[in-house]
Amino acid sequence: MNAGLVHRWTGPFSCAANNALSVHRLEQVPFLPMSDTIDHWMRLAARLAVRGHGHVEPNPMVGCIILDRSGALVGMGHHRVVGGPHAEVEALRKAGAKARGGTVIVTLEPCTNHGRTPPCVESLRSAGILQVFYGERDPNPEAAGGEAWLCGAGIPTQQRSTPQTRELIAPFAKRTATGLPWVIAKWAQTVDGRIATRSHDSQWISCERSRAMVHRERGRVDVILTGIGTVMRDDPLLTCRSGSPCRNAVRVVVDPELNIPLDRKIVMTAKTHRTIVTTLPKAFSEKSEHRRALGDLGVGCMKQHSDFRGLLEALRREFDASTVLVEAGGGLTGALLREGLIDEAWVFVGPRLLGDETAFGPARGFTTPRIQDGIPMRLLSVRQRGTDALLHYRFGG
Ligand code: AOF
Ligand code: ZN
Repeated sequence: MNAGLVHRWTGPFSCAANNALSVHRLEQVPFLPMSDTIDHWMRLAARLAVRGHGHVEPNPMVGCIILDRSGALVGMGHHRVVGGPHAEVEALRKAGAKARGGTVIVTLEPCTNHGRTPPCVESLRSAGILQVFYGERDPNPEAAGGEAWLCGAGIPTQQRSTPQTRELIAPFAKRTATGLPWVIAKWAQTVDGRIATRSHDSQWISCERSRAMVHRERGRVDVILTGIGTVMRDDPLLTCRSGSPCRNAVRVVVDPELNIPLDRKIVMTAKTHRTIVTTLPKAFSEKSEHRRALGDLGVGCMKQHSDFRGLLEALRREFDASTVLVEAGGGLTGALLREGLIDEAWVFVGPRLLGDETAFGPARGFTTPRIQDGIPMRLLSVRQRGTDALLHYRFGG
């Protein structure tokens, strides 16, 4: 575990404490890891953080590593559940007395405030930590300022942002800045980019392993958003049927004319899985009887907002939604994309080719004469799942 560690200065710590660092103080600093060594531990901390996905929201996912005086790994931890101990505290618990004189590598700037838990900066100081490397600044103004606090306490602290830590903080940073939930679009497509045949057949493009992953993910989000077209054609349940859900997702159907029939699976299971239909004000008042019948089956109705941003704001407000998973056809996905509301896409590519230009694509409603007019996306990862390729993309940022 010690390989690659050398006692070498990696450039000045950014904080004032460094300027004031006396020779005596420098001798106390356990070791000065090489820059790629910090990145290595930061990558591990980021991998730990992801274990909190679905459990910690609306908090950020955070992972933490503690190295002892000689640079050996003595503690690992991640933020496990909202309201529970922060990553640093988990890692300190694992490290015990070995943390004294050690180094912390954590994906987020340690917090300074008493929230649901005490400030991590104080826990780090009392444990005798001598230096801290953190990935991203805390976008939450109430908890921010950890670097200045630690430096003020004589603990050299340096930011080491990496692509992984930037990805980790993106949903929390967006929620903090805009109040909007993080939106993930998921679709399964053929190799030639079709999500259904011309006669709307789509079962199944992706393999069983991919579908099991989608089921698990449904249990980690707050809202699953779909359109009336998908409900009419596929009659999906949109429930988590693999693994145990850690969140109770609300199923939301965009149905402007309030046409949803009472015999759809999503309607018939509304008493056990919360379900909401959003509809135009006109249909909302004119179809009050249908609304009542839906209500008797447990389906709530919400007046449709003038734009999808309004809908997302309402989902945040009404259901405290941090994460929304869009499982819809090209119409709804296209409309959300036009408003710039989708943050992330998971594209499952199944090993089939239709070769039919009238088959349906994942998003429509755009006029894009040139490739450069297409919406730019950033490829985050490519993985194989069973017989499929899973492509993970980010929009914007
Ligand atoms: C850290 N380490 O592992 C996390 C941090 O309500 P609380 O007490 O859990 O505080 C939540 C805030 O703390 C959250 O909004 C974010 O600013 C920060 N999260 N900070 O030092 C962690 N999860
Ligand atoms: Zn904290």
